[in-house]
Amino acid sequence: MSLSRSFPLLVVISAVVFLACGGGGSSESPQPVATKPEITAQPTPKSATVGHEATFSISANGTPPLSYQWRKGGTNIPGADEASYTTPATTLDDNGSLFSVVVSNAAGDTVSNTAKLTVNPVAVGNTYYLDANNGSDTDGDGSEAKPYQTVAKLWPKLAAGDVVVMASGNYPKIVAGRTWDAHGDVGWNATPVDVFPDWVTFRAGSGQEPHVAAIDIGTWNETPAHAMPWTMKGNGDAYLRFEGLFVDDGVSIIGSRHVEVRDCKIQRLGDLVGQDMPYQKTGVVVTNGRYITIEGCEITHVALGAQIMTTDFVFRNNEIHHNTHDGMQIYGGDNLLIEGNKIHDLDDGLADPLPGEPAIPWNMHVDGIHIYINNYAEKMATDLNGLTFRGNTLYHLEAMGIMVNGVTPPDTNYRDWLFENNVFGPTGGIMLHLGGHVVGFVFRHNTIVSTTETSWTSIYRGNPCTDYGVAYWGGTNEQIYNNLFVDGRVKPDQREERFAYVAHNLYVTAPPAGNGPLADGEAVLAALPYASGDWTAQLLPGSQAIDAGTRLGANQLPLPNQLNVDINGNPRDNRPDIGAYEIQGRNPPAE
Ligand SMILES: [Ca+2]
Ligand SMILES: [Ca+2]
Repeated sequence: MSLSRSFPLLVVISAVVFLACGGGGSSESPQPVATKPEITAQPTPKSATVGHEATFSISANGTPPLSYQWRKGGTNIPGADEASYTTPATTLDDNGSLFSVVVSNAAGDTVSNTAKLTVNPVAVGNTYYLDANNGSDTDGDGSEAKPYQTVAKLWPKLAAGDVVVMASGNYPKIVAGRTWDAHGDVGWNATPVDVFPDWVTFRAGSGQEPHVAAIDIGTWNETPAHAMPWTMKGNGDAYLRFEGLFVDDGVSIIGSRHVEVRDCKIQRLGDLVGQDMPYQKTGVVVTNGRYITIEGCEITHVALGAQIMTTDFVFRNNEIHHNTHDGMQIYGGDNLLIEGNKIHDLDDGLADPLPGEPAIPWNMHVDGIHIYINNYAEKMATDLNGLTFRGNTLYHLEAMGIMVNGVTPPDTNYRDWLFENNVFGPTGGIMLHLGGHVVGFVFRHNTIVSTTETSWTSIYRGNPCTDYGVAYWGGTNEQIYNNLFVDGRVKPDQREERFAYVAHNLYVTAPPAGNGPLADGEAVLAALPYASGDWTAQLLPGSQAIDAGTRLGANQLPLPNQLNVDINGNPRDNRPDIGAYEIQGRNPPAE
């Protein structure tokens, strides 16, 4: 039966083929027959040293257009949709991973062979010793018994894998990643160079506190300054790691790939108030690089904590405090993870002038995080995509908690900003001032803390801390859910047009009239869900916030996956608690 039914179909196909080949006897053009992709060059195995990336590529024929989707272990890799794919910096966990690609067109899919990634451990190098006080560049040999005195003496001997152990003492500025320019300068306009092919680590000896005058890595590449194209994403590999150092006068990482600064204390020299220049003193500058990590550092006695405009950047578990300007300024980049940081007690000591009062030039609007959207005038960034701001704590700030400015017409170069598991304490300004158009802004599981504090004392003066607002000017595909809010102003007028998805937020005070009805799962709290006056705001057992969140929010729009841990990294259960914390040990049924 099946044969008799399929037979006429074969006849039809034969007729089409005949016409296509013979060309005569009919005035109708044959339908082009799409051919499935054929892979003409399969992906080949690759190997990389830990921390290096690897690139897989293929060639394929077939009726265009062809589309590509790379897979790792059979799982699609988001955004890996070209004929070649470059991994992030590899870790040993990636060793043995299998990569393949699905090539598709209108006729169907073709899956490539798998190619294995081998990740080799970092070369084991030599360990050298430096002692600024008791070492000797003439009599020493770099051993523990006979340390050198200076980095300069040791530098020509260093190779990939080496570790430099530094004793207490004062060391000159470490400069790397550039050669002398035509003017005999080693400034940022000098020629960039690779530094090491793999990691070289400078670290404090056990119980030691070596002071390094400053750390300056890399260069802008070409005169005039700022000429390095934003698309370049770093112009030299540094492979430099600094651990446990006291950096007296700031860290600059410009145009470099692979730099890590861990567990360092970072300051700037000199007074930080009273004139224009000091407020530009920045603890950490990272500009147009890639694979840069700043982790576990304390950044204090600076004006600006960190100025960031780079790609594939991690800023994790740092503390920025008691400074005279913004905690962080972010100008652009792709794939930025700002996680687990504490940013607090920032004030320049000068209130903003009231209308009619003269402005003092160095009076800053001191914010926790200031994000400059849309090509800040003197900078070269053109986008800010993939910003994850997670598990941070911000409090005691002169002005805004998070300030985003650059209100522009819709611009698709600012995408996928995810704010989750953060705790916002009292500030003197608006807690979140979102004055830019972002495509895909998700704000979930944040706790904005209602506090009994009415002021906080900076190193200069008392500051008010009475503002908990969220101000918003509109974007595309915003999701705001599972948050604990204080101030109903989170929902400005016409909120239904401004937020694509709003649900399961709890409010301390009711939204003002005109903001429309509460959305699904939203409520005004009957009682504070945390202890009044304790602004860390960990939930009290039995509070209204427990099990009141939704997991369905993550499915509303094509944005992120469900958040499965709380601010402490503890798992969320079937019914997530609202805010940054999850009470453990419960087993509620799913929604
Ligand atoms: Ca000020
Ligand atoms: Ca729960």
